[in-house]
Amino acid sequence: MSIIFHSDRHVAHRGFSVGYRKDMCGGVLTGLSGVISSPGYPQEYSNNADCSWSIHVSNTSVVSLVFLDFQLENNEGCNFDFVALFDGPTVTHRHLGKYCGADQPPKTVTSSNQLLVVFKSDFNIGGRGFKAYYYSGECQQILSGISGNFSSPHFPKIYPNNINCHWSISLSPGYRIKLFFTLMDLEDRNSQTDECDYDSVTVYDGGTQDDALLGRWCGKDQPPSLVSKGNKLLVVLSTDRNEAHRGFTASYLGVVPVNISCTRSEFSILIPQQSVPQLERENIYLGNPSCTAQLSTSVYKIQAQFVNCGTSGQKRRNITVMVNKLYIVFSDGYQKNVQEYFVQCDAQRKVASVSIISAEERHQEEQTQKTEETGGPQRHNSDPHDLSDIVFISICVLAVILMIIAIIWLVLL
Ligand SMILES: [Ca+2]
Ligand SMILES: [Ca+2]
Repeated sequence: MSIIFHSDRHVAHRGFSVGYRKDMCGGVLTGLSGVISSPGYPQEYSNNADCSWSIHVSNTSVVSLVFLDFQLENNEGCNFDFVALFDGPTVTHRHLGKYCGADQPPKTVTSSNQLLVVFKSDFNIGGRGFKAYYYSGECQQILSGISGNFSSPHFPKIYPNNINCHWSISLSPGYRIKLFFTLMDLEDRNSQTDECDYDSVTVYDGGTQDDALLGRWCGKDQPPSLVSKGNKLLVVLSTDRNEAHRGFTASYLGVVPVNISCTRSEFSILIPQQSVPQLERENIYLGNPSCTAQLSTSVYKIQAQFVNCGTSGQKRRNITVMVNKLYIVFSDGYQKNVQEYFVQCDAQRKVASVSIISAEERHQEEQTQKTEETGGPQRHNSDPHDLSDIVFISICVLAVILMIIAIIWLVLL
């Protein structure tokens, strides 16, 4: 646009003052992720707008677009104001959708590494417009395996600035998810506010950012291991415009729904067959492979006396707790994957519990055992013969008393 000011040779006045603003509209976007919105959002968009965003990501990945807010003039056919999406750099590429009105468009994923977003408005009647996020390949992952690993983009090199990356873990209903951060190295918290204002990793207890917050971390703060309430978990990495570090690595385990109970003498473990449809009963055992589960009415069941399956007693604050490990073998021809669960029973109170053991925890346990074997501190809390010892000593004492009574009786006679 050009404005020409012209004055002649006579009579002058104060003149004029005019302001201008750039209508942020369209452009070429090449980041791993980003945000696009209609001009002036969340204020009403201008009439006669014509914007195109060309999103171009690395050759090996695809682009996903998620709308966060959407309100355009509505009409059937969306001929007045609309957002149109194309599976490539130009409007001649495959049409992915045309949207108007107030219904949020569905999440769109391209088949190529380019997405074209076109927004047009006609000469009257507007709306709030729209706001959308896009993500690409290594910045966005949907994980559905029984276990998995992921890390920040470009790890172990430094992560990019200005990104907003999502990892969604989604498992079968009934499962829970245990998440561990094996390494955390982000920009430090803001020393003024003591908050993670610059770069952060945020974990949500569900599939969206509206779900409950499990925590937000930055700097080198090591998050504790986290367990979801349901079968979904969302991890979001946000970074600001400068200073970047190595990022993070994380791994997760799907926690199989295990129903455990105990009596004074045995464990009872139930796992719905539909939770582990890929497994056979031989894949589920307590202590050792000779104690496999039985299948009855679509439930895998292990009923095991404490004297069997390698169950042992551990003394904790004068209470003897019966402990063992439940193994669930997901290994296939390609990959070894054996889950270990720590099971325990307070036989006095008949209270049982079960918790999954991660590879890191298993490693720690092995280290502890090694220290003990090489003359480290003796373990006092483990004694499988604890109960029977007490009974044995009691019988001995009783026998001695009876013997003394018998001897006294003989002497008196
Ligand atoms: Ca309009
Ligand atoms: Ca930063």
